[in-house]
Amino acid sequence: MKGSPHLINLNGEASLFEVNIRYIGGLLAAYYLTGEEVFKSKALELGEKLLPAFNTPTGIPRGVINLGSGMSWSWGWASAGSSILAEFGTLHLEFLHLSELSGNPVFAEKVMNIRKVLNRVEKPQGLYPNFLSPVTGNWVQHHVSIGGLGDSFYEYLIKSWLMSDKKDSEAKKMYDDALEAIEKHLVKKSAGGLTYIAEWRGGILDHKMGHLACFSGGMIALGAEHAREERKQHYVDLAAEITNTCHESYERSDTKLGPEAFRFDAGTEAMATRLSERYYILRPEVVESYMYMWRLTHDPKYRQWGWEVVKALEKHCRVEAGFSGIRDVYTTTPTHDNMQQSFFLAETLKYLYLLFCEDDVLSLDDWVFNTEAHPLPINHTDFKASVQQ
Ligand code: DMJ
Repeated sequence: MKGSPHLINLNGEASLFEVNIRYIGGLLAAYYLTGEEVFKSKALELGEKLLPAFNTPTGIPRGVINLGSGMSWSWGWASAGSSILAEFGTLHLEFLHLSELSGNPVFAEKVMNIRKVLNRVEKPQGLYPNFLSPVTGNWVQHHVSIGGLGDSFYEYLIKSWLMSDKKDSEAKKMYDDALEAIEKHLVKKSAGGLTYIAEWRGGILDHKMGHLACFSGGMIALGAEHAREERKQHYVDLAAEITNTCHESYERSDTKLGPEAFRFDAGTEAMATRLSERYYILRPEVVESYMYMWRLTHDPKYRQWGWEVVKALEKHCRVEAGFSGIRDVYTTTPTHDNMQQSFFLAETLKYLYLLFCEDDVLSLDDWVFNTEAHPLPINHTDFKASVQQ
């Protein structure tokens, strides 16, 4: 919050999703880790400011909100005034904590209603498209992706179940069903034997994986332990294969950092084919999956792969004042984009740190990471009691 002390009084536009995952998630984690009341009260204050975005005919929130006036609207680029799956589907963890900490059920009610709308709407082949109308509650476009626009919706299903101490069976069922549909329709193997998750446009596959989609190795690893006995090993293998493919996207570049998107077509495997997809903006998803795979398997290759990333970041991204994204991963002399995204500290470096420390540091038995890697406690009854003392 340093540098923007008046954030909630600003009259500008704010992304509901980003305010939630970066600020509310960060404040909640700071509260749980320190016990300092100020973090709790600021998280709640900010949460209240987001509530007007839910005043739509369906209760599906709009993506952009003016924190001063409470007016909200949809992103100009989102088709036909729609809301984005990865945005309205990535509020659950934080909002449940807001209700628990405040004793005010309104936050939990908002996200439970989102789930109700999603359960009601018909899903093509069991898949969740990325664009939903907040007015009608119907899909606006049939684009499905486990990368950008869809990604953290799936992540929050399995994490909601884990955070509830495995009581929220509805979330687990939604996760299991969604993953089954994804596997059936989107998971493919390249000629060279690399497993990847394609995108789906009204039934037509786009054989492309975004860097963002690389979080899915970690997510599937996290869920694997809790899958039906006969499916466990299958999901461990799937998670390992996807993580390996994402590693290949790093390995096949000159910088040993991965591109924004890579493709599997016309003889290309795990490499960007378009100039506009060759950049790396310090994103965390690949090291995030290394961290989960390490904790699941303790295979030393994940630490080796993580160390390769550390070296590449030092070599190509370190600048005088910090770290910068690069414009092209396929040159040994990349130019910098002069930007250190906040998720570099919140996620990329945190996941690298966790990859190299003991499993009991922020143990996955006690914490879930929100999608910006801010740790939130699992709702163990005894743990809750100790926090409240
Ligand atoms: C992060 O802000 C979050 O992880 C979000 O869910 C999508 N990815 C970015 C970083 O790449």
